[in-house]
Amino acid sequence: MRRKQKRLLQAVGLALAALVFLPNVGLWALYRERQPEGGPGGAAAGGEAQGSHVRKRKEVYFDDGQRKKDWHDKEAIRRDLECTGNGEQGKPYPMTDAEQVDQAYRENGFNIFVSDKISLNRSLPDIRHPNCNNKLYLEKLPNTSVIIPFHNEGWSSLLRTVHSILNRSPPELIAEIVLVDDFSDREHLKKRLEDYMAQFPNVRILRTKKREGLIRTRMLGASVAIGDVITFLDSHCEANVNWLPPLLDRIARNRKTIVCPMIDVIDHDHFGYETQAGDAMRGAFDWEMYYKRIPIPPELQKPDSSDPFESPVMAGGLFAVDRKWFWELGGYDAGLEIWGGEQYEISFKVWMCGGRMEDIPCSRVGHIYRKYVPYKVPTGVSLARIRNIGTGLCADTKHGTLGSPLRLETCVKGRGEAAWNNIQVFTFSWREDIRPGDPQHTKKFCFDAISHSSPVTLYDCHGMKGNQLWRYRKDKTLYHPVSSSCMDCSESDRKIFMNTCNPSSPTQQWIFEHTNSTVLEKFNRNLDL
Ligand code: UD2
Ligand code: MN
Repeated sequence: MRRKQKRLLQAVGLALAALVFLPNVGLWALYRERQPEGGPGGAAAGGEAQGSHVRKRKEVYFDDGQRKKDWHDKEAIRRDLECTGNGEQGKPYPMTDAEQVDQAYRENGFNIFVSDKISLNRSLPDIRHPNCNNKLYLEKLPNTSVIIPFHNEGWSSLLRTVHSILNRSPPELIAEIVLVDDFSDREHLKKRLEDYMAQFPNVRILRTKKREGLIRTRMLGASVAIGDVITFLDSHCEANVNWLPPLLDRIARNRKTIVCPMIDVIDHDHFGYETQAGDAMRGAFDWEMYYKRIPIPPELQKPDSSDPFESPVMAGGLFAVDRKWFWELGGYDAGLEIWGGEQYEISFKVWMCGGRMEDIPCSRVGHIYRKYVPYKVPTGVSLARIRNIGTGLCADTKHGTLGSPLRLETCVKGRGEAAWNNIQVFTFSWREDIRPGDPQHTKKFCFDAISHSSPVTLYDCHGMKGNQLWRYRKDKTLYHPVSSSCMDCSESDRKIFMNTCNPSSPTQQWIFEHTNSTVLEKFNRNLDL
């Protein structure tokens, strides 16, 4: 009896071993079936699977039983490849001299004449990592509301954003596109836009009742969104091949993940499409809270550089987030005005509240980086020219090198390209210093004086007040508290220097043009006059 039992047990054991280990019959075969080739930890590492070696099957099974598929729209990709014409394949548009005039840039800070010459459905080069072609994503993905805030956006740049989304996204993943108008006053953005968008049933237009700035405008869009996910884009973007599934896939796997596409550059002159310098980099910021991109340290680089990687802070404009998670995070701080800083708020919150943030190399979206800020910033930081009453000339930093005395030049008109090229536009920052350029692109050089008789020079901004702290007084003098002296100038050599204050001297009187009193009041909030 005992021996018989033993034999029986041996036989059962052998049969079980065969079932488990024999190729093509046993559990092992079943297991292999469910694993994309490359084995466990290979393709599945990082949560992404590669479809390249998957024995010619359209779908494979992920080890947790979820179905995946190839989301590429092969037909659309083939059609795009055949397109020829202005700007097609993301090629630079050959500009004529007449197309490079100031006027072309004034309204948008990029060349709208060129934009108007390029098809709204233009093709883009597929500059993704080659591995992206083989990636499979979950067959069941959440859908998304795409939210696009805009303030006085150009017609063709706005429409191309919408067309590129509709052309390059699986329709079932787009719950809606919500265009949120932040109190624009351009005619083409009113009835004409509504009539145009009426052809797309899932495009909605919302409008703010007063100028809110991009943060509250995005929040208005998010508050009406119906999609599972919300995807924010700027109003001058172009979505590239298969941009959406790689984003949604990461959120489907972990709803607390915020994902950002790689942001490519659409040139503000000729509209050529290319990667940013260095392509995949990490988001960061400097001591002045200016956004920076820095290389990914080697120890954090992924073996497959097309895999998602963690991002400390986002650039700001382009990202997707689970709708409910966005509100669980508290959305944005509704007190943020007009532009900037919101990317830090949302980035810090997601990391501190148990979520994560990733950049997704297989998702690429182009963005037009402006040459200068075209719109008015009604409150907050201010932009202005600084004109001297005595000489009628303006502070000008065109010829100013770091350390050399600041000079006066003939004032250029307006805040368009000419003023920009001469850098006669200055920002009065919350650090109470004065710096050339607009708040987004400021040169980070500040007005600096070392004594009551020294020249005023441009010096690296340190944000520590001291020699870079200025006050604008009611008598129109620019007072330098550290040296208890005032900014003065001479018409003969056009230099700007410090001098003993003499408020009745017209060369010590300065006018801030194109600014408003609220801003100066803020700038002077601690001033004891
Ligand atoms: C970057 C971001 C931008 C935003 C900004 C502030 C990218 C590519 N862009 O600057 O999305 O995060 O930093 O931190 O990451 N707009 C309004 N109302 C306004 C001003 C702007 O609705 O009062 C819209 C505008 O039409 C655009 C978006 O907000 O769609 C962003 O403005 P931008 O394009 O001037 O900012 P950008 O790209 O220089
Ligand atoms: Mn933008």
